[in-house]
Amino acid sequence: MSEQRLRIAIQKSGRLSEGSLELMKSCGLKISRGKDKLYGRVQELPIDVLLLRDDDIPSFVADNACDIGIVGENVFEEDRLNGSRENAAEAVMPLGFARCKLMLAAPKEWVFDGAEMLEGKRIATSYPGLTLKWLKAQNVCAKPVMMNGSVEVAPRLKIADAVCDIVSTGATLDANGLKPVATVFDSQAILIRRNAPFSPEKQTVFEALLKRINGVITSRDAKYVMMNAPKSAVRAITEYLPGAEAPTVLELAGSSEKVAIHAVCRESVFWDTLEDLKKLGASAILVLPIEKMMA
Ligand code: PRT
Ligand code: ZN
Repeated sequence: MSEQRLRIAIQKSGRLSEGSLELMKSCGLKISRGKDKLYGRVQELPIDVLLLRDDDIPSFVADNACDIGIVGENVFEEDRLNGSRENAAEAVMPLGFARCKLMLAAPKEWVFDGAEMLEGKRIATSYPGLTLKWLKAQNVCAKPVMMNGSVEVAPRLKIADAVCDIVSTGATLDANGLKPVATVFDSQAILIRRNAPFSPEKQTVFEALLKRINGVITSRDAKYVMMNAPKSAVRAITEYLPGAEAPTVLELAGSSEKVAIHAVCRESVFWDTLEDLKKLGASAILVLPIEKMMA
């Protein structure tokens, strides 16, 4: 691997892989993978890709084996709390996918009336650092029981009284007779970088990549909305449109009362939004996806 090329670590296979690859693709980067599938090379920019287990990503970035990485904020923060390399890597930006929560969950029969209930209890978790930090903030003394997987079975096996685990839909907790009782940490995929200056060549590539990522993220929910409306309704419609900047108002051929309104809406446009626009006098409403955006 060349010293001049920016090295990015992403998860090889798991819940972050698809989102990470999709983000790279949306940034116009195609990865050609090597035979061993652990290493990929981007053609369009001088970027090399390392495909790793998610748990290894923070240390690879901190230890200079990679320059940047995509990892769950939960894994990054846990590594920071446990690691000896404090602040060797830093979070750059949230990426808006792989959203989940680290939650305390207890057997369904518990009547949970506050964190004090956890005093002296054993809590099974893969995230002892984040769990202890939360317990401390609640002034509660409990004992994390470290488990690397299948945390949700611990109460049934009497290894622990409660659990602190990642929850997305809640189905796993439910299937194991547990219920979520408190949120310990809100997480999503984040971009991280080594907390030391890059070489000028790498810095240039990093900035170019950041610009593209920002463009992808801002255009993700954005829509281009077009409609016709009576001139008298332009103001009400403009004020209503979600997250729109000043819209373009155009003459309509052969009509002196109606105009066309075009706007970029930065927030989601739902069916309800269209129905409300109709009530305000809009007709022939079109909503188009936006592929790319750069300020
Ligand atoms: O092999 P490798 O070590 O790379 O992957 P991994 O198995 O350790 O991690 P992986 O791929 O499962 O998760 C990677 C990251 O995805 C996590 O660190 C989180 O940031 C994020 N993420 C998002 C999740 C979930 N959603 C999720 N639902 N991580 C784990 N889960 C698990 C959870 O542990 C539990 O077992 O899914 C189950 C709960 O799901 P629900 O939908 O039933 O609530
Ligand atoms: Zn892992």
